[in-house]
Amino acid sequence: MTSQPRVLSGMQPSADSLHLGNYLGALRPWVQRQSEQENFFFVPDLHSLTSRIEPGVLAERTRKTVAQYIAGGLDPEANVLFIQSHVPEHAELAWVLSCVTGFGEASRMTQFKDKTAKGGADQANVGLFTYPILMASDILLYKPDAVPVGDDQRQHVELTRTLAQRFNSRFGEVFKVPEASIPAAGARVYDLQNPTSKMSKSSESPAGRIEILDSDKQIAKRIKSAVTDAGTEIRFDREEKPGVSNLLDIYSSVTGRTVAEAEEEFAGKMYGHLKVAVAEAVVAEIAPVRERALELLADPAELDRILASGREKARAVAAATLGDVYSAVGFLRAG
Ligand code: AQP
Repeated sequence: MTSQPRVLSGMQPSADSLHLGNYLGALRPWVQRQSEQENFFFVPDLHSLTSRIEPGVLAERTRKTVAQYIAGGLDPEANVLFIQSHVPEHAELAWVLSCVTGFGEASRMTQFKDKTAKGGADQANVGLFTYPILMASDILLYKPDAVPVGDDQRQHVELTRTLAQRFNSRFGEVFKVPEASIPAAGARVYDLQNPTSKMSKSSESPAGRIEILDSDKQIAKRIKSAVTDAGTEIRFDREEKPGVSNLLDIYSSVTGRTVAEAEEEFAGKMYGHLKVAVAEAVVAEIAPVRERALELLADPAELDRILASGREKARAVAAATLGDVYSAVGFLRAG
């Protein structure tokens, strides 16, 4: 046992490649903090079924996501790295938790309302509705101290805390009540074509995304085609100049310079200069990650070995928690 805080994190395999927002906002901070924590990093593939996805595509995206975790710098020996569907306890605990969740309580999750705003709830599947309960199960199985999440997931972590407290008071202390930690350092990257929306795997057009597995040429092309703002001055102003501010932010995150230093560097220069510099800096950061990911993907046996070892470590923890849950609720245990 370690005395380091235990943390659980994951990214959905909802695209062929992670994007620069996933990298700067999540993967790189995970890598930077990995030695300070006891980490469970997983790929939540069960959650991906809430959208329609071709079976072969899902398996391929799951592999690619794991390869990018490792290529980005997560050490598969020092951390527990696994696929959610390899650990059946996630779905099993989700059932028990769904039986302690109020229907009204689940109905109040704003992300479900947002995601179904267009097509209406009748068009959505029940998995999308119960997704926060599966997420609670993902978290509670591992008894983490903290769950680093974006602001949009804060309500789901609140629900997780409520369910843990309710279960503990009804059936006895089984779960640790986790804290949501909103990572401070992670950058927020915006869509290059629509710089008031975040860069997203599922945005309709790929033109606004910088994908980790893209070629250098493609990355440079996307950055050079980024929308900029009226005027010519290169200055950080999220309201008036969202396009330029996004590029300055990316440049600052990737080079380690402050935004003020970047503004100074580009004072009196044209937008084109900024784009060339951002493209060079991003390519220098991303190209080695892509190359390593492609090497890993070319060696499926090694990836399978890593995943089998992660599965074993994850199951040891998850099965112990689920066993306690099953005993606490009164299931007759198999002899
Ligand atoms: N644009 C972004 N800037 C900074 N961080 C970001 N993250 C996502 N987009 C940005 C962080 O990456 C992780 C991904 O979590 P997820 O895969 O569960 O889903 P998400 O947050 O909804 O990310 P996407 O890329 O937009 O995916 P889809 O399109 O599938 O919903 C999180 O840590 C998130 O904060």
